[in-house]
Amino acid sequence: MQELFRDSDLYDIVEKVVKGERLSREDGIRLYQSNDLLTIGYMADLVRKRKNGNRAYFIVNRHINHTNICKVRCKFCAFGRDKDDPKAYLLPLEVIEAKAREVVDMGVTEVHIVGGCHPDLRLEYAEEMLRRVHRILPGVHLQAFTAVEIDHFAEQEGITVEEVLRRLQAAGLGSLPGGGAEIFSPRVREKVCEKKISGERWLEVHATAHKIGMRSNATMLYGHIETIEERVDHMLRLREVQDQTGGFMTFIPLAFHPKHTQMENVITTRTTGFDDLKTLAIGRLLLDNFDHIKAFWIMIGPKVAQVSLAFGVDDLDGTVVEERITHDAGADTSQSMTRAEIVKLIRDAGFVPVERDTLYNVVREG
Ligand code: V47
Repeated sequence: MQELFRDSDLYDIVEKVVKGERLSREDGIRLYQSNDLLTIGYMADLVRKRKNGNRAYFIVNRHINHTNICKVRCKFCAFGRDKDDPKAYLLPLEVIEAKAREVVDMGVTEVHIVGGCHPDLRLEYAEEMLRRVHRILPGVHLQAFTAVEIDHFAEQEGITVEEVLRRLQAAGLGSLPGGGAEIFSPRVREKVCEKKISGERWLEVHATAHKIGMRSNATMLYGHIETIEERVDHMLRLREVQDQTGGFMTFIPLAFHPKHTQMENVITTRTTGFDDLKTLAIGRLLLDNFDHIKAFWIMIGPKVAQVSLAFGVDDLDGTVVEERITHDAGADTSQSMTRAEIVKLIRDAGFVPVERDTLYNVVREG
């Protein structure tokens, strides 16, 4: 089969992938420079099939964004607000409970909770929120708070990240979502999120979670001012930490949406389908020690997400129910998909749909 690619400029990389060899930084950059999407896709599909066979995962979940008040105010984010902004909100715990109750009969196995770095919200509110959601949905996995929020709680309480994580774990936290990673490059962070924790700190928070037995996800925000070298370096830093801890479950590239952000006059267009597929496939190829690559359909649309199943992706995330971060930045996808819709996307692409829980245990197959 690989002989079909003998004339491709990427043939030496095809050979490496077929042999199961780890790809280098140079290989990653060459993949990004190439427009030979089908060869890249062939390789990513080969790795995907080795790791996950014909299975494509999804989850029945709901997202809750408890507050948009945020002192970090990243330029790429249309969701975060100052406290005195008329659109600023902090959901009372009773409203969060009501959102949990809404999905009691939906069969959700995960609640995903992220918000902003609220300047005077205490760790106790977060603990109480987890306890209350857990009380309403006892068997459901709580994936909550990005590394940025965890670091914020540590700073506010004057305690270590490990202490914050242990307290939240005791209150019901199951795992950390992958948000807040953006692009690790200090050059980019200086320009788009100068008040955010560094990439190194983000990685340290995740490594600490892994040390105490908590799994986590990793993201990369692409399609703004980052270079392809910076994307590759971001993925390789994740690969290095994963070699040390093994705690990451999945890699999720997040496509930048510029509308209503402070960058909308600089970046006027969304990522293209070509770039989305290439980025997902290159993620699959470089991150050889990650079990899963997730396409967050909310950001790239269900159709590209479906096609990405043939480009290295093995997970389409979930039913979501309600999503603010991407929709505040102009997303035109729906905020929710039914289980049946996700199953159809997967079946029509020739894969076996597997409903998973957060930790990729099988809930229902076929
Ligand atoms: O941290 C913010 C990104 C993230 C924009 O772990 C933007 O399974 C695009 O991390 N355009 C939050 N992206 C979402 C997130 C996530 C989503 C789904 C699944 C998981 C998981 C994690 O969204 C933020 C930031 O990186 N973001 N603004 C924007 N304008």
